Amino acid sequence: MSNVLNDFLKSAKAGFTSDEETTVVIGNEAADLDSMASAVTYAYFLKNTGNAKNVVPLINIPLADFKLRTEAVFLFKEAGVDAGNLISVTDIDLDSLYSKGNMRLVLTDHNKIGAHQETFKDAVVAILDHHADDGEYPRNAETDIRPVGSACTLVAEKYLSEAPGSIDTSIGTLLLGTILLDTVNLDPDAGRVKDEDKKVAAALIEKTGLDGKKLFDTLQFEKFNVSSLGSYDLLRKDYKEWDLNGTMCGIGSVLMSATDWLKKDRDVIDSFEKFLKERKLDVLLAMNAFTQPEFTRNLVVYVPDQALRSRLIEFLEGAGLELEKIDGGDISKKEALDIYNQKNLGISRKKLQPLLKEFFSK
Ligand SMILES: [Mn+2]
Repeated sequence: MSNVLNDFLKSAKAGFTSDEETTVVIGNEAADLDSMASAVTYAYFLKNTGNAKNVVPLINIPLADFKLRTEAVFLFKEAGVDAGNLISVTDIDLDSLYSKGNMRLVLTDHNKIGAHQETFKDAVVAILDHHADDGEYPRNAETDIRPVGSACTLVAEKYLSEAPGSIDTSIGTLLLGTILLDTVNLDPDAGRVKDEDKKVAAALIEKTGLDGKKLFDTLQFEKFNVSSLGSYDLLRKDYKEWDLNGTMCGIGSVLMSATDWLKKDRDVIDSFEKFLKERKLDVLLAMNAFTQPEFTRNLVVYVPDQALRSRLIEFLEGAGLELEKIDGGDISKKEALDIYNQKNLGISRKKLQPLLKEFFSK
């Protein structure tokens, strides 16, 4: 299927040279759907309206991490964009572009430049964003910073006023899907939606004939649908780690039941082992949270060091989590693994971390 965004992305990547002035459009370092969709659609807008000759939209994470954003995987596919065509910050020599004085930087979905791009700060020429204004950009930068529900709303406004004819199903799907997800389907009770979001969503629906409700429901489902991910990716999708008084502790948040996970992957321990070694952890936990049909929490504890494991298990079992042991079933090398049903649903990662910190400080 021919798709203007695929063609645009392919030629932007192939044609990039640091010897020519290039407008780089980049979303924030969390690289959520809004950041990625706004960067790609706004870059195409700039190219399409002749506002810039060379334009490259960048995804602010390595492309290998794109698959972890399952809602983005779905929406780009739905929009007919081949994920392989997306361009990551790691694909382009930004240092060279900057040092040759050829970088014009456009930020979408953030207005304070990311830590990894800090050195390019004075190259910022424009900003489209909906976060609180940090005011940390060159004074002559052109900014549109308004507290709407989604950065894609600001991009959609540009299209609707200056290039309404170029809103096809592909661009419409990316913009509308992102706005709906960010505003919880324009629901006033969610406290995110502004009049601007409603207005552009209605205009996008009218132009493209898309079914907003269906698009939102599917996106919402895909956001929590981790069935495509292997154990290693499940662990790193939503992961945090801490040095707790010399004990390195990592906790992955996993949106799937521990039982289903172990059923799906009999060699789950291999992934735990790899993850632990790569990050030089002593303790690896997974906090599983899922709705089936009631909201449920599981806790998975993986500690290869036997003495440390006994101490930690003793602490966790008495820490008010109301843990109930689950049998891991028939998986290989499970000695270092303990699995629990966590009946105290109020203890999230945010609450467990200080408890662990206190334990390890003793
Ligand atoms: Mn955003």
